[in-house]
Amino acid sequence: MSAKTHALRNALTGSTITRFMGAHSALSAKLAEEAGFEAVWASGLEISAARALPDANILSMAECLEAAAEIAAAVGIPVLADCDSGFGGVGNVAHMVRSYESRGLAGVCIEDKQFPKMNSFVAGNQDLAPIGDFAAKITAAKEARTDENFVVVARIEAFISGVGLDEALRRATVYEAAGADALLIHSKIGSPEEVYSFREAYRGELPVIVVPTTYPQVTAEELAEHGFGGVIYANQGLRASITAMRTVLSQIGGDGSTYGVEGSIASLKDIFALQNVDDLLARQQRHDELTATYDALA
Ligand code: SPV
Ligand code: MG
Repeated sequence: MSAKTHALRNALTGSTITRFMGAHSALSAKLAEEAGFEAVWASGLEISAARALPDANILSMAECLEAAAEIAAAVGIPVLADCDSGFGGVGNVAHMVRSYESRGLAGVCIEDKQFPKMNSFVAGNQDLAPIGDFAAKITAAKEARTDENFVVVARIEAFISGVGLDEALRRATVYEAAGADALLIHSKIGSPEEVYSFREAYRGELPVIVVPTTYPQVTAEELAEHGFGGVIYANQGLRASITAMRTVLSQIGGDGSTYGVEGSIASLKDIFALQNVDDLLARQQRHDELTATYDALA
């Protein structure tokens, strides 16, 4: 059992809503932790976008794993990894769970779409996987873990694919029976109406997570009042960095110097703190002291 899997499970089953901040790198995850979020979402969209690639299973599982493991290693809060539709068949899912668990992730989320998946907001194939096939993958994921607290989230894309509430509820019941630890209900409309209708009609026991990308007006408090167990701010950090970099880079180009942006960008001191440079310096100082001690013994 690891402290982080335990922390994620406790957070999701606790009485307050768990706020996940999306990350694409170790550095962005540290900023999420610094800002006080309870957990990190290793976002497939962010990790792909940081490599200027579509969020459509273009990256291999190994590439996604490496990015997620770097994120997990950088923070003390638990990280839930976005694992798309599980990277293939049931063998891929079992290998995925063993790999993500052994690299320090606190849980994985898999969505009930076909491989290769397409980001939920892209017009393109959003067809669902057959219900039994996906539920069997959830069971395979649970059977592959060695830490009983490792979290397996089943993500329902019924609203995204346009098949509606009844299908979402049918899937929720089966995924719960298959052993899912939590559900994620996704929606791409401009209000929380769909996810509220799901939360009200769902009679099961699992915590339900939402991703309010297209209904940003909703607060964490309102979601908690409606009975949700988690909220994922999936991509705002990456979007902020794109806007900030565009603004600063174009100003430098226009000004012909970096003077005008100096006051508005992170200092080198700030970067060194995020890199834990002080730890390195302390280690080097200890090395110098030990070297002198051992040299004296020689
Ligand atoms: C992600 O962040 O990659 C997600 C959420 O899966 S979404 O982009 O809304 O599909
Ligand atoms: Mg994703």
